[in-house]
Amino acid sequence: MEQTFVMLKPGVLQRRIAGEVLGRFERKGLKIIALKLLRLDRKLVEAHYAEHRGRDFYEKLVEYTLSGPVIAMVLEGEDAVAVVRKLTGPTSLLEAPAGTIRGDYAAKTRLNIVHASDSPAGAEREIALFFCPDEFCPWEDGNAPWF
Ligand code: 3AN
Repeated sequence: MEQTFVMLKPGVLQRRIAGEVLGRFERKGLKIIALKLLRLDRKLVEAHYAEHRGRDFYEKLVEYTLSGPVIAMVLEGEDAVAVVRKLTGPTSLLEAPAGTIRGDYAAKTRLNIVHASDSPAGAEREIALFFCPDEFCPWEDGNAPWF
């Protein structure tokens, strides 16, 4: 089963919508196998957003990500990377349709509420950046074949 990394950015806790956003992933049937609330340090944020260093929005993006606690998680499911990106919606404010997390909750592209890995290789890199192996808690669905 594929795994992906998701981070609910500081605005999610500040707006008290963590349950709603997390609920979108759960309702779809994705399985939470690692989850934590944490305050990031600059080194981790810079490593996470390394590909954007030098872009005009980079410094503000880093500052925003450092502005409060985030919720980091690993979700598992069939084609989890692509499925989660469908649920989050596209990066750009103008392109994220209603019904997606960004379409429904984000009013600015830079503050677009949620990070989700964009490829299986990216997921592997980001999971290793945020989680140790002993922070995973795999579990069985029992008699729930619909997932
Ligand atoms: P995504 O988060 O959809 O994978 P990336 O990796 O291109 O998109 O961008 C990382 C983050 O940088 C976005 N979530 C958003 O907060 C911010 N960002 C990306 N592009 C822009 C932009 N043109 N203007 C402002 N912020 C941006």
